[in-house]
Amino acid sequence: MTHKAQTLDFVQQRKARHALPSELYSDADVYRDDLAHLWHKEWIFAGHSFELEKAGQYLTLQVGDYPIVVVRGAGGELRAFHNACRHRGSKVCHQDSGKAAKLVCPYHKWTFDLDGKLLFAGNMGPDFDTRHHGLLPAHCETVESYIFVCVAENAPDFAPFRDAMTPFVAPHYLTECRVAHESNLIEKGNWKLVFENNRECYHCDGSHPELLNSFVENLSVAGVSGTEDPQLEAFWDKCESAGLPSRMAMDAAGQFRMTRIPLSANASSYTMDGKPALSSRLDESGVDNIGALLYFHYPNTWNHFLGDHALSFRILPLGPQETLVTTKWLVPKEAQEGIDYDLEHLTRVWLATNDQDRQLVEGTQAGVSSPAYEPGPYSELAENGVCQFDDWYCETMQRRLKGES
Ligand code: 3BY
Ligand code: FES
Ligand code: FE
Repeated sequence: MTHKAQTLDFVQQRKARHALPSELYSDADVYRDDLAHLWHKEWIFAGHSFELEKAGQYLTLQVGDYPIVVVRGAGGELRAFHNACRHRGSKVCHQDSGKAAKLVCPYHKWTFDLDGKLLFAGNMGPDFDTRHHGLLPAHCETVESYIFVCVAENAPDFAPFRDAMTPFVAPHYLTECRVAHESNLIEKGNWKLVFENNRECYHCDGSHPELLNSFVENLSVAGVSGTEDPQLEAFWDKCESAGLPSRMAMDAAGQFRMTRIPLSANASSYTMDGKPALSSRLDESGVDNIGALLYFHYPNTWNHFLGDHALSFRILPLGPQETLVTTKWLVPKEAQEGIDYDLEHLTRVWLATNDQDRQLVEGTQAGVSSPAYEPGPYSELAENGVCQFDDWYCETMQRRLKGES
């Protein structure tokens, strides 16, 4: 059996409303197929446009097999390139982020303009044509400060996501933010375990004392069952009449979802005391407690937008059992640390929560890798989100492995 046929077999072995078969979390060939059919095909969240404010500012990331650089051009455009020199392939930009007038390959100093054009290559002789050796472009789209890249030859249509996401996020003025803090965690677990863990709060009670100061599990988070919760309806009505779209919007294919949730009584931010970490506001709704707007986009980002700050999360697979989780705390540009906010107050809850989630993911990886593991059933009440993620993964993989789309 080819590994493609084998992966398809594992996907088809999945029992409805059960965790995935072991191989889908552990196997190296399945990981290759995840890269080939998802990570190398989908739009992947890279970073925020405000991190690349000036011409020449760049950030790099690894999308499966592809090193990518996103750079702000001289005319202000954001572009993504394959971060591989057209000479002998060296990575051109080695840092996670930086600023450069030109992109110079460190190996033999081939020099590329910010639009990817090869400007200079020493000792290549009179017949060498620089025009054929520019950096190769990758697809790049930006919506409400979120830069997405796609390494596929033909990228999926970005418009449906852009259209659905914009009205939810625009009122939070993310474009006026900056990164107050960034954390990078390497979790020894398959990327699907990382996302599954994010899609439920069944585990929160025992694991997240800090988060539970403000977060209450809400079934609308799952984005599966329709809710008839009058309190939630009232909260949505209040926010929507103040100009903040809030009712859950779920992509027909299940790849992305937006919804606003109330936080627990007396809490309006993810802090130890539940109080805002900043006195300024991102939104202009005038509603004093807008809870948290949540949005995810599979396979690699989930996000929380609060009244006073916002959090973005990006995951990138590093191997079959290893995932990089990058978290950014976003605050208004003009907010100054030590004056407008205390960094500890701002970051404590999610630094703790991320580390707790890392332990849960790593523990799960160890268990699902055991020959004795058998996929267990999902809770009808508390794990619809996880199930929704698995459904999206299995349906998408099944289609692609069968060559249907
Ligand atoms: O990000 C979410 O969707 C939330 C936060 C904690 C657990 N999860 C359901
Ligand atoms: Fe980049 Fe030689 S590999 S200049
Ligand atoms: Fe968690």
